[in-house]
Amino acid sequence: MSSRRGFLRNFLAGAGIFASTKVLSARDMAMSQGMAGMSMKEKKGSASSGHGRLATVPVQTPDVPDLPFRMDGNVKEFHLIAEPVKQEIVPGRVVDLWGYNGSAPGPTIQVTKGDRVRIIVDNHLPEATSMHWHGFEIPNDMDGAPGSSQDPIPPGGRFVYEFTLNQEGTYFYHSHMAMQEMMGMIGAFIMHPKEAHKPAVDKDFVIVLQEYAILPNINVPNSMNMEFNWLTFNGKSGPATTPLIVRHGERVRIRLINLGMDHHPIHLHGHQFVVTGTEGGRQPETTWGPGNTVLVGVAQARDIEFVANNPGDWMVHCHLPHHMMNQMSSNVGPMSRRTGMPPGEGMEQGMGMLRGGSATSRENGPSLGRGMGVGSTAEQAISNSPLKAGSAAPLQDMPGMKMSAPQVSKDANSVPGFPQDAFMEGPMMAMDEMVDKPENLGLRPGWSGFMAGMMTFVRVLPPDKYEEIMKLRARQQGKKSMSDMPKMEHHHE
Ligand SMILES: [Cu+2]
Repeated sequence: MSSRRGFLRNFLAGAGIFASTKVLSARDMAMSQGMAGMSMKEKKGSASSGHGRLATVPVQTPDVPDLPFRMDGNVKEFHLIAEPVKQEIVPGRVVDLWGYNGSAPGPTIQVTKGDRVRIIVDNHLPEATSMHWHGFEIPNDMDGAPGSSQDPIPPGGRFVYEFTLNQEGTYFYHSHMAMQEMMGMIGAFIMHPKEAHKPAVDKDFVIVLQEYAILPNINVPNSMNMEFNWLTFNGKSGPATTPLIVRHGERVRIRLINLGMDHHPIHLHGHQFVVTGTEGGRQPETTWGPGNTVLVGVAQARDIEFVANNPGDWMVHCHLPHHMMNQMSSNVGPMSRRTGMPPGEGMEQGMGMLRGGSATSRENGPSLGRGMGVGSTAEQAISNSPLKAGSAAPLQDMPGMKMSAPQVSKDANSVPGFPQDAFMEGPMMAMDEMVDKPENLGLRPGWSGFMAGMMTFVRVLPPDKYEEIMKLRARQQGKKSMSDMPKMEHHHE
């Protein structure tokens, strides 16, 4: 994320006010306010076993940084920059999004109920933007509704928001320009209660759900599209998402936030959970009923909580089948289903490349599955003759990928409907090495071939494995901060 580093350097160098002031991260905040910091909590084991006044734990937003703040008197001052972002959503797939401070979704803001907050918003986009505080009970002129509560922030412009927050729960900020929302412009805004809700959680995670329509060979999302081929948790698609690491027996909260065109039924394996909060804050315990799938509608947030009492690597994912895939497009599927070029067609057509017009044009849109309505209407050659990948042609390993042949029965080609997943997921797609990181340590070899789209793990680990990953992660983060990462850049723990 060199752009974020670049931003931070400019930020530090350019903004004199920050040079001499200690910039606090949410973690520092937690420490300074006597909240349960990690080290304390680690020793204690489970915060939920405590009694009396309970401290809250800071949230972790895997793959997304926290936004630091500085204190100006009794005001917590944050600085958000709306800007274009280059983001690698899976290895090798760098896309042009719009976000905040080098990240899409933007960095997570954490405050405590009762805080006076100032947020300086600079617009480094090539067009006007607005900044809306979703669900905040604040004065109307701070609401960020473009054209009604304020003028849009022009390119190069700045708007300073200031308000006191008397709410608690999972909130978010986003551009109120609809197309900009579909470019990535949202971030989590967590309002902690002064005292932890009971039962208190040991781990508190945030996952922001987003979706993009980005055709092959294009890096810019089509914000007008109604169908999406890249589905992300915190700006990453599986297997690049970072698993949530918890210790066996801990109580866990996951805060899910959705801003896109689709609703996402998020499913957790191996556990039942209760929904303890919505975008309206904490829900009364009388509403809590067990489930394992929660529908997170557009513009909604859902907090789920469970005790991680079942050891193992458990998938957590959107259950819409098309949201468990990467790079979906109707020109990839047909390629794997054909023996060769259909007679009379050239290379380009056979590969589904564009020869004229845009991806959504009348000729191209339907055959690419990118029409505004019914999707693919053009005829496609579906072959029942021997398939390339099933034949003797050896698969070539790509760097970091261990590609092995898909498992296909001898009579596969005589079965109507074949192939479905044989060439979309599985051994052919395994890239464990390319997504190697401490949080993935010890996962079953080849796991990455089956992770795509809105998908990650909750890893419920025994103490020794948990500690090993924490140590590795601390070492890696130590290395990062020793190099050119400014201290103020606060990643999730
Ligand atoms: Cu979904």
